[in-house]
Amino acid sequence: MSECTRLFQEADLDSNGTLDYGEFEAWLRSALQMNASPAAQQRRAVDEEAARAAFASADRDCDGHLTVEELRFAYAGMLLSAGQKVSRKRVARWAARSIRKYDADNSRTLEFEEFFELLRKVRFADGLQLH
Ligand SMILES: [Ca+2]
Ligand SMILES: [Ca+2]
Repeated sequence: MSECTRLFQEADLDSNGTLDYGEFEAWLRSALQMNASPAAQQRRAVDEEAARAAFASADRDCDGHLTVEELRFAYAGMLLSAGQKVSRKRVARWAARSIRKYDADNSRTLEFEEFFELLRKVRFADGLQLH
């Protein structure tokens, strides 16, 4: 069976051998939803929640900004919980680089949105898990 035939059969809801636009649209919508959710949406929600928790624990003076020092502590904590070795040099370099890279508004600190962006990159780039 060709891919095209298979898609057609899946989409032909009333099995009359024809695919009208309404059926196709309904099928397309459910296919798209299947891809976008609920797993993906749930993951994003969980991620954001985890990121907020990480941000709150990293923001030691609770002023809503992460300084390079706060980032160092945060990163050291992440490495520890990931069971990786903590090197002071590596931590300092990472913190400085993170501020340079993700400080979109040049405040020299990371606000939540900037930090969230960083976390998303970190998870995929370095395989660092925050859980
Ligand atoms: Ca702070
Ligand atoms: Ca900033």
